[in-house]
Amino acid sequence: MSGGLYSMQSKDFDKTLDLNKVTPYGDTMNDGKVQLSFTLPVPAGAEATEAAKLLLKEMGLDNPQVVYFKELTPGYTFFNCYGNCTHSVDFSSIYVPKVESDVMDMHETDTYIKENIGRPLVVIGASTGTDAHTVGIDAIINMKGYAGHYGLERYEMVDAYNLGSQVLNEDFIAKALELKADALLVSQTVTQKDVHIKNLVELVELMEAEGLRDKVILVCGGPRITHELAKELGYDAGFGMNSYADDVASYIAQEFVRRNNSK
Ligand code: B12
Repeated sequence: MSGGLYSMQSKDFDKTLDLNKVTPYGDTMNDGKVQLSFTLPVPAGAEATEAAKLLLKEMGLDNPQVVYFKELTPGYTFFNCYGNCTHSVDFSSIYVPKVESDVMDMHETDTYIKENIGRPLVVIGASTGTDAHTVGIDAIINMKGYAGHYGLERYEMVDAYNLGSQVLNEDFIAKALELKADALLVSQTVTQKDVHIKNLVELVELMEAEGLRDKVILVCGGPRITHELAKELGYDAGFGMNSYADDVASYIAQEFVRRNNSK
């Protein structure tokens, strides 16, 4: 939903909304109500509850309340809490770089590829490096798709190959050369110790060494990937949470046409 539409709807609903000073909404506009949960490494009891409330105050929450606590194991207490956030953000000044393309559904993308490219696009995906998470790349590629969005294997005009997880960058590149890939999709879920950064950068460096980088559309995705980060690392586009095959297929098809038109 665009910021403009959002602000119009909310302002019609409540005239006290100020997009320069947005704070959480609970029961009424601007009440700042938030819920959060955490664990403290202290024994359950009155002192633990007081410690949780003091911490909430330190976090900038007025009227701190512990609404539930439970001992997890001796010496550790879990809390559910409420409070009123005393901070706000200027929503109107926010700019987030995003992938620029018109999102089409599977049928529209197939038609677009038929009319503008005239042959199926070859797309290869993998969860690379040591990353064993497959659900994200499967959501994008598998025939059945994800959350009501068909995956790339179902597209008539996409030849999709899913190499699975823990694919070495060298093997990924070898497959790209063998299949003459038009686009490569890299999935990265684990970000501990910035392993995703090292792995994503290594792929770009190896592709450059092979003279392959400029010949394919290179896309990465994952729950902690942003388009901005992807661009910084030398990728053409990055997709984060709540992205679907529709988003990436539309982008690849339109980017392919853009590149070929500018040749
Ligand atoms: C399932 C799971 C596992 C399963 C994976 C099974 C499998 N076959 O995939 C198993 C049990 C094997 C596992 C292992 C580990 N896991 Co795990 N796992 C998860 C879990 C619970 C769900 C991930 C998932 O499937 N999400 C659902 C999919 C659909 O969402 P998604 O990946 O975000 O994908 C969407 C988008 O991001 C995007 N997308 C993703 N990839 C791509 C690619 C492209 C090209 C595009 C366009 C889009 C795109 O599209 C998708 C659809 O919208 C998460 C916690 C969580 N709730 O998220 C932890 C989590 C990811 N795991 C974590 C960890 C630490 C591990 C382990 C290291 C644990 C360990 N110490 O052994 C190991 C990793 C081992 C390894 N070598 O990688 C951490 C990662 C923390 C971090 N920031 O690095 C998490 C966040 C748990 C946590 N809170 O600590 N895990």
